[in-house]
Amino acid sequence: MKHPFIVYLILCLWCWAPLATLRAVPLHFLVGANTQAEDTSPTYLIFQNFESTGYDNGETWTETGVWYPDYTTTVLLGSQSLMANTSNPSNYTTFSAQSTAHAFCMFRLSALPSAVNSVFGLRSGTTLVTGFRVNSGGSITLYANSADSSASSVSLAINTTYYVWLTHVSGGTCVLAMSTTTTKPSADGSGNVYLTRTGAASNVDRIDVRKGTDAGTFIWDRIIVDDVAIGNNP
Ligand SMILES: [Ca+2]
Ligand SMILES: [Ca+2]
Repeated sequence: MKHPFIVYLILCLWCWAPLATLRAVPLHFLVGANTQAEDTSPTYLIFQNFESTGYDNGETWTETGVWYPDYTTTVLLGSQSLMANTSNPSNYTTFSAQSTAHAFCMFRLSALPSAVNSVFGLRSGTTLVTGFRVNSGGSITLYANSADSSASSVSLAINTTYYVWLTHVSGGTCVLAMSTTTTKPSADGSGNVYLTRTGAASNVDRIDVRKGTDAGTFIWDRIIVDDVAIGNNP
């Protein structure tokens, strides 16, 4: 071979292109939802799938009240989810402070609350800064800058798995999107929720899940926090 290095280089480039394309596809879509291995990504601020005993990916979550991070009765993704069914439990983990933070979770409940529940929120310490809230009757609000948006026209249904995208921007446009599919909606309607509200001038450093005092089972899975936008099929 006259130029073995050039041949080697061409082979490397030829192999790398399809591998790079493959890397961009979420692993659970390659092997099928509910059976995926953990696609741990070093770029996420938080990536929690509740798959091993307790919490996975080496994350520390701080529980107040009764929590079940190894729940297997109704699993939203993989083999375990996080469940709460008692009065007023809360649970959080922390990350480095961000002026813009993008969060995602899967969420399901067995009974609608009788009062507002902050079920998934980005916080500064203990203070809720930007959050996904479920109201009496199942309508949704985006909590931001110390108040709720107007309520969604679409209401949560019980025993239905939802995909929730929540973005906090300090002093900018915060977004809450919710769907029964893994496609992030960009407008209200057709069963989807899309709400915006100007955010507080605040960083966030904590992701928090909680349940109010009503009876019912709340389930979460695949909780992600990132410093870049989270799109479809997270
Ligand atoms: Ca899981
Ligand atoms: Ca677990």
